[in-house]
Amino acid sequence: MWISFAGIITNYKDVKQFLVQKGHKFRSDTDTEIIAKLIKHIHGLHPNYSFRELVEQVIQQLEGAFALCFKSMHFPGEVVATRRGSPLLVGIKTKTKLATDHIPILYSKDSPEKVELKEHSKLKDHRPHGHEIPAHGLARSQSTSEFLPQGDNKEVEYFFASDASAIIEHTDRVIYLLDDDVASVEKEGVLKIHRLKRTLEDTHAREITTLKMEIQQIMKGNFSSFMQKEIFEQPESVVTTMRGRINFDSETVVLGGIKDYIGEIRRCRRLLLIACGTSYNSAIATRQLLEELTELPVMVDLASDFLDRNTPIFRDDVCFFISQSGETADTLMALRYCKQRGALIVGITNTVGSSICRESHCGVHINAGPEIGVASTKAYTSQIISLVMFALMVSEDRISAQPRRSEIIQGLRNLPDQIKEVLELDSKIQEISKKVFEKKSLLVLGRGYNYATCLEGALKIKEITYMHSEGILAGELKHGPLALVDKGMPIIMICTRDNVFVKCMNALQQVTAREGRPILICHKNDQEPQKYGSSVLEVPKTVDCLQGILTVIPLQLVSYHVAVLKGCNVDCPRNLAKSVTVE
Ligand code: G6Q
Repeated sequence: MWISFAGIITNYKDVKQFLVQKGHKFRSDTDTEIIAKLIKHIHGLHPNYSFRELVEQVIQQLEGAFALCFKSMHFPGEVVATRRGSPLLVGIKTKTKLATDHIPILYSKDSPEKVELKEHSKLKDHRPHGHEIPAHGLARSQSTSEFLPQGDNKEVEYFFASDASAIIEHTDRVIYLLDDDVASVEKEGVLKIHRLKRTLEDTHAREITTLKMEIQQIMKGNFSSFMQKEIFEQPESVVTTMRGRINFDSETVVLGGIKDYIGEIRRCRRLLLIACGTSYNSAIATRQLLEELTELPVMVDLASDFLDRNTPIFRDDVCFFISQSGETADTLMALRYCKQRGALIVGITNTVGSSICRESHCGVHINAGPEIGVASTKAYTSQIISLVMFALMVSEDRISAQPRRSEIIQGLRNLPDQIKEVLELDSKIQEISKKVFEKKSLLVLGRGYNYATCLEGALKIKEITYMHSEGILAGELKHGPLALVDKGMPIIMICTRDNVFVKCMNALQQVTAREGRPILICHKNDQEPQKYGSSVLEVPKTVDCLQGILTVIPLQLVSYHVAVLKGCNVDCPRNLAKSVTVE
């Protein structure tokens, strides 16, 4: 048995206990092994079951979030794949055109019920007797043969993956599977998709989607890692985020995915921005502007904490769920929680067809292109731009907001060139990184719009360099963190000319008075803060609400260079995954 497994099985101990009682021996303590042993056990009890039926039996016993792909020597030439809570797609490659752009769902005539594994229970025979009945009463032969390629060459290859970037070099045609879909490829090369139970919300077919991704988007090219490539892609990725949405001459912004909901959004009680990790930091980065331009109360929450609190949600709330992958379990659960309570759900994602995308009422695709490095970089800057565009769109009808809107739109226009300028600091940042890479800790200080940069910079540093790092609001210094400051403590401080500049200078002086010699990120040619820095990284000036995009890039580069100097795996940091599909 060959199993490819992503996710977590939460009841694996119970299943294991049951299987041990049945005489199965285990070589590991992993949840993956119980899946292999469980299918073996059911096959022993019911040798006449088809491969797909065996998998259907297995998943009824499993709890948790998973994407699974099975192959077996007992069923040569067959593959069965299924998902629940973790993403899974099927890529289809044929020499000739397919005769259809969708594949109908097949249901078992008798819906098998879930069996609880109890101490002395025996897995019951839940084989769906009788034949499969496709939705909409399609005959079985109709539903399957239609899917084969047209013409004489019926050759077809299938690819199973959790992300489209893994298969784009082979094919651009994919089917996104939904929870509890069971996809099977049988001997004749025909793909079928089954579901155990028919529910009211079921759509009756899975669409074959053509990906818009280019192969070069997922190749490293001359870069040493995907993260480095993605940092350097930002002058282009921010342009793709804005393309077709901002008209810089007429100073108008249209987000096609939410334009029909703008009236409802303007009338709402409050905006809630809910996300995890970097995506949460993008909400912190834009909260102030959203409050200013929408004149609505804006709540920002970490998805896990939001769920822990059973937060009250009302029908006239508008809830934004920000997620690069669109599959983060906590964010998705928070989305479902708010949807159940009648709020309007807006998805901000980078992954077309993702669960958050599908389950939102409306949304914005950030169009940053595939992000492969676990550490999010270009998605962060594109998330900020997407939320800024949203604020601009909502405030279009406010005459008093026009000068502010205009300065922001022109700021966005200049951003790609300014990002290029910041990226030119790369070799200087590499030198600075050599001075800090052996230290134990690195504090990142700032306030106002740059506070999100501190959080995001510190997150990047800890996640890929394994060094302790903390983003600290400069206004909080004297409430505790100042005790950490001495001449040995490495500090990066962001001090740009905005409405909190004077307060930042004050914090800077408090740090230097305790012999701290921070690395400074400040505006080009701004002499005043520079005299207090051990080294200075000068960034171009932009509008306050966009400045965080230019100040975060040096920190992305610091984390990258420190990780390389420490010999860490930049793209795949230990203990972390790109899509966190478990709680
Ligand atoms: C940061 C990570 C991580 C990520 C969260 C949320 O570098 O990529 O913090 O942002 O795990 O992921 P999604 O944005 O995919 O929901």
